[in-house]
Amino acid sequence: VTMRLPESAQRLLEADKSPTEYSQHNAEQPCSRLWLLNEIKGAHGVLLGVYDKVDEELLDAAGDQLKVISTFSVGTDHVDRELLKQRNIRLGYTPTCLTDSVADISVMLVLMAQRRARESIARVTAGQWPQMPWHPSLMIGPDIRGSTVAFLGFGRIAQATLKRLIGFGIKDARYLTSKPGQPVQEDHFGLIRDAAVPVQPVKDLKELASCGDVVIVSCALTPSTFHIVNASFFAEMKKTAVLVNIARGPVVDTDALVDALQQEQIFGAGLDVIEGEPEIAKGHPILRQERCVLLPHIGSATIKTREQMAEECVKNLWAGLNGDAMVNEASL
Ligand code: 8YV
Repeated sequence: VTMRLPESAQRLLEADKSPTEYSQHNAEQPCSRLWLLNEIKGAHGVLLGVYDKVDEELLDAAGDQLKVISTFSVGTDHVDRELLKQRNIRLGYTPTCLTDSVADISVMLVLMAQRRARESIARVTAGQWPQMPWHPSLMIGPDIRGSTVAFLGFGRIAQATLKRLIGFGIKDARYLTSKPGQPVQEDHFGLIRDAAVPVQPVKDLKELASCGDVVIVSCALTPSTFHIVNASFFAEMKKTAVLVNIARGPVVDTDALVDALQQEQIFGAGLDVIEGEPEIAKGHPILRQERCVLLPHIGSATIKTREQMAEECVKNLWAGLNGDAMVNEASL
């Protein structure tokens, strides 16, 4: 277990401990690769998070007895799923309980990027009131009402974000999935069926980039989505548009985003995730962009959500070890 869990899940882990033995990384520091490579030796199951890469090296270190990986996440890009399939190892994950919390952060980032929160906060906290001498266009930003919201990826989190944004008076929503132009199969909240606003698929990336006043990156990171938001994407975006990424850093080419912000190709950005995290390059120009709100991957970080995720992870782990049905098992 590569992390200290919230109390309720920790109790679950300890209550069910016997006759299972486990080792748990408890330090304040992130769990090192070396610790994991050592501790996984001989383990039947492992509970880990998005910064713990599950690759051949790790599985080899574990040994043939390994039966289950339980990840503290909806995303599984840190896990080599093909390898798990080959080795008959089950994968538990937490796809549903964090939806609302991440959708909340998406909305927060949209509004912060549009309303220039970073610039405003920086000025006020530096003792510089930005609106003196006052005039009507000081610190203005684009409106959320009447906007077209474009989603790159349209799963649960994107749909929960749309549900919230409808309350802000948006005009319509467009989306692109791995099946361009086709309606999504899963209408998680009945939003598409009983649409309060039109919700339509687009035919390609170019159309998605150019139609959005708000573009929200909400897709999984896969080889085909790596740097899919790049210089050509930004060239298609509206000058008044904002880009929000609540998915995975490498979906967006950070250097291209810096250029787009500096050349005012887009209005602003809000990122909960960034390429290279958790070791983001100190001194990278993205850190200095006043129009880019940066958060340290806190989308799911609410008290209840993290408790639920942790409990689900422990349940998935036990189910995997006992050959029972998991709360949520990823198909491999
Ligand atoms: C992580 C996330 O769970 O669920 C995901 O895929 O990215 C986050 O919610 C969190 O960073 C802890 O691993």
